[in-house]
Amino acid sequence: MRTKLLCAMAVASAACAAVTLAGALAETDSRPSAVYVAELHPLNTKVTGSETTGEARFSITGDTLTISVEAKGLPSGIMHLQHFHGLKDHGDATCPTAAADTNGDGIIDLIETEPMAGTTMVPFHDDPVSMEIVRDTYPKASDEGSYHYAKAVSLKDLKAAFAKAFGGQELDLDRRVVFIHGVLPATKLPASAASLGTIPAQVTLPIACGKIKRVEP
Ligand SMILES: [Cu+2]
Repeated sequence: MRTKLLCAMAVASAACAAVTLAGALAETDSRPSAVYVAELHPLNTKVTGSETTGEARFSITGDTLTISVEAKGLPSGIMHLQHFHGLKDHGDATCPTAAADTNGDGIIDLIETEPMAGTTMVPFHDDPVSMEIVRDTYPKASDEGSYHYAKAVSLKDLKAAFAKAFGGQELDLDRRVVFIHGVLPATKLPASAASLGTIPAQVTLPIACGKIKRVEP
C-alpha cells in the first residue's frame, strides 16, 4: 500500500515536471522572434503648429506580426493616414530632411519625400493585408492630439500581398520608414504643395517620420 502511494506520487511528480517543462517551452514560443521600432520625429511643424512624435513597433511572434503606433502632438480630431514607405529598387529608405523641399515653398510635401523615402507601401488601418491606401479606417487623433493604434496580421498573408504589389520584394522592414500624415482640412497650404491624385495635400502632408530599425534579437 505504502509502495503504491509512493509510486503514485512519483508519477504525479514526473507528470508535474512535464507540465512545467511544456509551460516553459510555450513561454519561450510566445516571445517575439523579432522586434522592429521606428522613433517618429516631427515634420512640417511650421504647418502643423505642433510637434508630432511617437513610436511605431513591429513585433513578430510565429506567423503573427503585431503593428502598433503610439503618437502624440497630432492635429486633433481628424483621421491620420499612416504607412511604411520604401524604395522599390531594394534600396534603403530614409526620412526627409529640410533639403527635401526642392521647390523651396517651406513645406516637405508627399511627392518631395519620394527620392529618399520611396513610395507608399503598407497601410496601418483596419486591414493592412488589403494593401488599400485609400480607406477611412486609419486612426483618428483624440481631442488631445494622440492615438494608439494596434493591429495583428498574418505575416505570411502580408508577405504574399506585399510581394504581389511590389514585384516579389520582401517586407525588409529595416529598409523602410514610417510616415504619419495629415493636417486640419482648413490648413492653408501653398498651391505648390503636391499630393497624390485628387487627394487634398492636407490629407497626405507628412507630419512625422521614423526609420525602422531592428531592436531584437
Ligand atoms: Cu504614408
